[in-house]
Amino acid sequence: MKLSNYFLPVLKETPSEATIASHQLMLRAGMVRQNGAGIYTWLPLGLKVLRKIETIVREEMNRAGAVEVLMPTIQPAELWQESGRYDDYGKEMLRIVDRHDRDMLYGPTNEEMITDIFRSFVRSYKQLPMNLYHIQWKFRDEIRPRFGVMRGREFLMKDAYSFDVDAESARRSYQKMFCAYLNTFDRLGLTAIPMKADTGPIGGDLSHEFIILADTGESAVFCDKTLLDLPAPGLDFDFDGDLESELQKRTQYYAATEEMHDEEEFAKVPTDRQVSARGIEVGHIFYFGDKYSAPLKAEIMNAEGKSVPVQMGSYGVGVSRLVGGIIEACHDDKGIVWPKSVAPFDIGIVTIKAKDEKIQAAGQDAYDKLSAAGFDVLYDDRDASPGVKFSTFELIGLPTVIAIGPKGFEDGVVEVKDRATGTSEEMSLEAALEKLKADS
Ligand code: P5A
Repeated sequence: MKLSNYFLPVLKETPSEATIASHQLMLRAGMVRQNGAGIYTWLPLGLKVLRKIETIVREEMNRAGAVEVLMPTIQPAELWQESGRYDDYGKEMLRIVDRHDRDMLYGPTNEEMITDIFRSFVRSYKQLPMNLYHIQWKFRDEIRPRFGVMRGREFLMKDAYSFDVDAESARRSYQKMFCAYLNTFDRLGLTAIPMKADTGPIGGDLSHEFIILADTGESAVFCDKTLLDLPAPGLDFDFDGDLESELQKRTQYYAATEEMHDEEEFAKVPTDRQVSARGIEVGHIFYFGDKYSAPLKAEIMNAEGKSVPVQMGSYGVGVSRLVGGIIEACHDDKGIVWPKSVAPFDIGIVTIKAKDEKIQAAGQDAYDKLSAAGFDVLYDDRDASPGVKFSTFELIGLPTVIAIGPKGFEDGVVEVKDRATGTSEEMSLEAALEKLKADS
């Protein structure tokens, strides 16, 4: 992509309505535009990051055996009346009346709808376990939408729902998701701490939040330092073959997450291992048994031929919240420092003395070669000062910037600058290409 053909409305000034770094940087980098309280347009750069996060979340769900569907954003009220949540959900639910005076709502979550789908098609334990998920916009009429996309009213969530014949098998499904979440956040370049949590309006008796550490986070974290090293199972992890041994390896940590959820229990942790801190909740998983399947009569035949309510869990990831969350965890005073896995472009190209025909040709040549090698490149071909060009790429956080100027051109070298370390090296374009391939 050439910047002259792109839409990157960066801002010089920090908008006064933004109080935390991620919100300020998302506005300054032209990633989003607020259209109303807690409602945003995703501009091209922001949308690219959102889609990359969505792809990683999707890949890890698929690897754990979950199957993708897409449910609508608008739901009929009847299902929620059946479960009893229509009244309980209160003012956070955006209620809509259609032209026939039918009560509808913009979905804040999909437990009822997926249970309805399940009961329409599945009758036997032989079809289980089953896990269905979608990645869809939700609406919650939050009393205080704030911090940009971090607490929006409209937001993108991945929500998965597991169905099992009994509690033991349901717990296994829960543990699979637990491992899939560790992998997902690891690939996103984040250290996410699982913490035993309250179930709130979703219900049930077992729940974990996944929290990333950030001073501006809204969640209090009481954490044993050892949990910060909770290893992800790894990409060669086979959910059907290795689950038991992988869980064994983490038993100590997993048990700790079950205990560590209030100040009293936290006080029992040796002081040198206490992390007291604030964090951002980027995921939340629940096991709630038959809370929805019983009232909605989603029953299956078990091995004994008895009809029983299916055992369910639900598993959420805040996909749009993660964009802000990753920035909170990965920025410096110059701007965003994207982990490579979610960066909107892999490489930026800057030309110095861009009007010079030789430099222009060298810029175009680098752009063609890097693109042909499979890199997603943003070429700043504008006639702007090098300072403006460099600071734009620093602000939007591209992992690598290649600078081409008259001096280097004479010597046959380009400057390769690494955003994360701030270091730069001179080398031929060919050498840069090999280095970037080796690092990717
Ligand atoms: C789990 C999946 C649920 O809704 N039902 C389906 C369960 N859980 S949750 O904790 O309420 O939400 C899941 C994740 O969504 C993100 N999130 C938000 N993101 C941005 N703005 C909001 N207002 C918002 N509310 C929730 C969080 O990451 C949360 O963990």
